[in-house]
Amino acid sequence: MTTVTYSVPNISCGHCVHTIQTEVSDLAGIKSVKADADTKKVEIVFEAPASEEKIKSVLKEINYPVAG
Ligand SMILES: [Cu+2]
Repeated sequence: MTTVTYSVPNISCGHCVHTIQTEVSDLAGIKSVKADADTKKVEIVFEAPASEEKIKSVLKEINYPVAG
């Protein structure tokens, strides 16, 4: 399993947190998703078939692109 933490500047409230957690959790292989509106970070634990590329692409699709 892999843990990644992404900076996601568009997170502004609890609704954003909920959307991100719901949408990213839909990917196969996602173990946990913790988004935080104060730090604007998302911590994700995953294993195959999920990948950083797939996670980032979902975040971009739902308008919460990863910074940098
Ligand atoms: Cu929001």
